[in-house]
Amino acid sequence: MFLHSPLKFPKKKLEIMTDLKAALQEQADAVEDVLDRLLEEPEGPEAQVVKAMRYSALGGGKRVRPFLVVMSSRLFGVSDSSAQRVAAALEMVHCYSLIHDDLPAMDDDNLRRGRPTCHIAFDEATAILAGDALLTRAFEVLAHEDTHADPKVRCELVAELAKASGMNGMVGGQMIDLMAESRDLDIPEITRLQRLKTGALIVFACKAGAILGKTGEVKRHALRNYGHDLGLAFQIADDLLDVEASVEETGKQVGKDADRGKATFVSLMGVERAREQAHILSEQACKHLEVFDKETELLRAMAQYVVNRRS
Ligand code: GRG
Repeated sequence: MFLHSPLKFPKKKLEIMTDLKAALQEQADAVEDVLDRLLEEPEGPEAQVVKAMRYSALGGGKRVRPFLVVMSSRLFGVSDSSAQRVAAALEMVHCYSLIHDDLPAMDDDNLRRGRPTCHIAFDEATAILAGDALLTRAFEVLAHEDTHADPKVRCELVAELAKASGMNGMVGGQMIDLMAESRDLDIPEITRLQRLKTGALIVFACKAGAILGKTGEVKRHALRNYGHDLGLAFQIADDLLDVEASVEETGKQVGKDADRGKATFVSLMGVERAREQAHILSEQACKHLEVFDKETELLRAMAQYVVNRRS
């Protein structure tokens, strides 16, 4: 389930992938704990919205973005507790986007992470509110002094996550995607759409460590470029999963892009070329890490994981 084909990898690489699996699980557990604490149910009828937030944010997902935040932070000696608060905030934004994307007005999906989507488990109005409240709670967490002692760093985290999530990032990408339902996009247009819709949050995850660590431009830029290539590789892999994987593997409906006649990397390039492109981007992502003298093995392994994943 974790790797597409483990036998393809030589022994050393298999060991690294095993380390990655353990590290990914460790960070998934850690972010789960932080989210659990940050999404405390209040007394009173408003508890219903927090139940829906917890339903969507806890107990599922690969937690790739939180992992990237913590690993990029470790490059600069940032404490895990600080990084994990940023990771939890980012995961809140990611979960809000999934709740809203699944709504009838958008993708109209009834399965996410192997469970009924938020609006099916609750109702549409509650799902909209749960998404809104996850988005706003994320910025409340970033702005809190427990996230970083330096207010300038907290301000930068808030501004960068806002930019990555909003009209010039994920929301902008989602709008282009909705507009594309009436017109087929070409490869450069799809690349731009996906860089905004999926890539922007992944780039933020990779840059977060550099922001928390107050590092200089060269290393910050290297992490941004790593995230840029990783994000696109991640999206191409997602398109491949939509045609090749099962509902059991992905925990969500598959084949939806083809059913809707939607142009994707796979529909435009074909399966083999799309897979090749994903691998090229994954290798390119790793090259950007060469500026670090510190251990970047897990970030490199992540670049392989995103293109070989089955969920
Ligand atoms: C509603 C503002 C708004 C945006 C929605 C993220 C998004 C934009 C839509 C999700 C649709 C989708 C399948 C996008 C492709 C890539 C992607 C973000 C997949 C889901 O992320 P994973 O694979 O999910 O990291 P888990 O469940 O593992 O967290």
